[in-house]
Amino acid sequence: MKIKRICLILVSVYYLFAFHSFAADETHFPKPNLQPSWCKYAGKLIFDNNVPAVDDEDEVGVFVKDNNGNDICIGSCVIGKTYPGYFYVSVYGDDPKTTDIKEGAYEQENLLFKVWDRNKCKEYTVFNISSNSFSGMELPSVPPIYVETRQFAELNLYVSTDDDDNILPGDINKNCRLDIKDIIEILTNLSN
Ligand SMILES: [Ca+2]
Ligand SMILES: [Ca+2]
Repeated sequence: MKIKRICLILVSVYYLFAFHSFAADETHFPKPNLQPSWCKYAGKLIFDNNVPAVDDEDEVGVFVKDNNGNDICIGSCVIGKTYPGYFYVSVYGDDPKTTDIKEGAYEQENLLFKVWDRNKCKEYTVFNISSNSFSGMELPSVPPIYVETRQFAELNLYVSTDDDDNILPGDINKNCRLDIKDIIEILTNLSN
């Protein structure tokens, strides 16, 4: 009986935490700062030749180098948030008014696409890209570039996750962290 009571309390705590994480809308890639100019890319993300990315889990991030040579995230999205089975990402351009700061991509600059595989808790840089025409949108060039106000599709991203099975031991709820939710999940399973 004591274990059941403890589990009930822990489950309540779990829901509090779950609520908070939803409220924070946690994603792997940072949300970029909005800039006056943008372009948009849409396409599919495929793992290991034929495994489609998972909606509401896997992510796409778009990067360029800032003036110090560091990668800056200028676009990010979760797969399936706009169209099921597709990523749809707004990519931001540099603000020309701030000449000393590079906030986004320059016109025609190459864009670096990275992906987050939630299943393996791992980030991959995408080197294998293809394009495919998509009704009403512009066919992207490969490698993809920034062109202000254009809407590009399909840009299809292919990622090989290699044999590295990067599953975190004890991460029962697969949120890529060891946390109180894992302990609660173990206890809940034990009490069932
Ligand atoms: Ca600027
Ligand atoms: Ca966890």
